[in-house]
Amino acid sequence: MAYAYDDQNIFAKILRGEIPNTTVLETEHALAFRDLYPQAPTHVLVIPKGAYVSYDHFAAEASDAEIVDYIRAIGQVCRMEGVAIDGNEGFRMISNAGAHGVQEVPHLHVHILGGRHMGRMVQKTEG
Ligand code: DGP
Repeated sequence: MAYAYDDQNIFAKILRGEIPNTTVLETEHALAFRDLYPQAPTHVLVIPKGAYVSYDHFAAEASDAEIVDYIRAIGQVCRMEGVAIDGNEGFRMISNAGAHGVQEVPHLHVHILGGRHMGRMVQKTEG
């Protein structure tokens, strides 16, 4: 089954410049910006510029150039934000996908969270 991409999602609007954002890094194929509702001192979202819903969509259909650029952009953001583990305290990277992943915005993004201890990885919740 093909992946369906909704080009009216908030991050598509950010990429088109229709909604402002606080940019941390822009590369040929990626954009990193601060989460509007930060959950840690560092909370940056990194998205590919291409129309991909999720990590699995991106892995299946993105070009090698897009994948390399995106992964390296994520690493660069970690270094720029002072959370990379070459001398810093580290970070958590999360990418929610679909209903069970509780993805709110259907454009691939990773959350880079740091600046505090992040606690347990997954908490058991109802529903
Ligand atoms: P997720 O649940 O993984 O789809 O997270 C979506 C994130 O996007 C959430 O942490 C809040 C953030 N967010 C929602 N709307 C906006 C927006 O308009 N601008 C920015 N910068 N972040 C947003």
